[in-house]
Amino acid sequence: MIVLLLAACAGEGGPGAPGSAAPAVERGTGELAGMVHVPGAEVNTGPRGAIRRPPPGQHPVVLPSFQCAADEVSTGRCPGLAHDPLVSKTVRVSGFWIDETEVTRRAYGAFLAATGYRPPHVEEPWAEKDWNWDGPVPPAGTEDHPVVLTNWYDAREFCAWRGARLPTEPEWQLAVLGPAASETAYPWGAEYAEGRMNRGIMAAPNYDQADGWLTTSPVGAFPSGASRYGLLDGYGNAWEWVETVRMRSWEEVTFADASALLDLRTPTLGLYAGARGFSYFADPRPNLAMDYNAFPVELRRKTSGFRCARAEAAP
Ligand SMILES: [Ca+2]
Ligand SMILES: [Ca+2]
Repeated sequence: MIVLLLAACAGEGGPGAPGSAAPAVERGTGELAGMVHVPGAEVNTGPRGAIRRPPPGQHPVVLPSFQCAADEVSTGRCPGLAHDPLVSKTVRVSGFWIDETEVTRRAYGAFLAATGYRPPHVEEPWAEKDWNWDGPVPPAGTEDHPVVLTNWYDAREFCAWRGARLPTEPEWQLAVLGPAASETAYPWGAEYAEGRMNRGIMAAPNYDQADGWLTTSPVGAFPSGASRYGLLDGYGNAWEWVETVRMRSWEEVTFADASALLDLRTPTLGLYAGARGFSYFADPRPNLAMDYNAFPVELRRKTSGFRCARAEAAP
């Protein structure tokens, strides 16, 4: 069903050749160093593609529980992927600045060293090797990889320390996929192209090294996957928290296999925050609409990172 719906919407994939009308990337300096500028525009919100525009009378597509691998869990099970109401609307986003890359572990380590804030750590056996930090020091050799094992609150604390904030979901959508009038299916254009993102596969174990990276990759390792505004790894590598939250109830979740929900440690109603852009643990090709993801705000996942944003300076 999902494939058919995507095919029906294929004609809405966006403009023609990738980068054909891409603006020059505008990089910040001084306190905006490491950020790129995104001019204001109208932007789509809500689930994309087939999920956003189902045939009349059709129930929202229920997404598969592919994120529920046991070693993913730190505070709950089967995070996210419940559907939201099908609301498709266009909103006006003001111009803003946003990090060119996901926040690196090197940058997060500097934050930890300066503030004494809690290091990335989860009480899970899988995390003991290569994932949990030694105080403010990330696993050796991963300094340029995106910080993960950070929940929504951690991400907000880091951005605030930098004098920034998380991007709102419409801001993220604009920065990675472009304005409503010329929205692309992928950050680089209308068509999927191998080698432009660090992706995984949908079947267990979800990792895939065919793109060169089994788990996280150094930020910016896929320059050909840049968005029109210069954002790197907008799709792939780490999922990215956004500021926008959603209330969701597990009672709304209608997975075909309800047994996956029986040992939930998450309350029946919880606060979720948007997480966008897929990760090394997911693949956009089966269903682009799965980009519209969300996780419980408390959850520290080995696939969840973030980048920060700032409003334009007042004139
Ligand atoms: Ca990969
Ligand atoms: Ca990413």
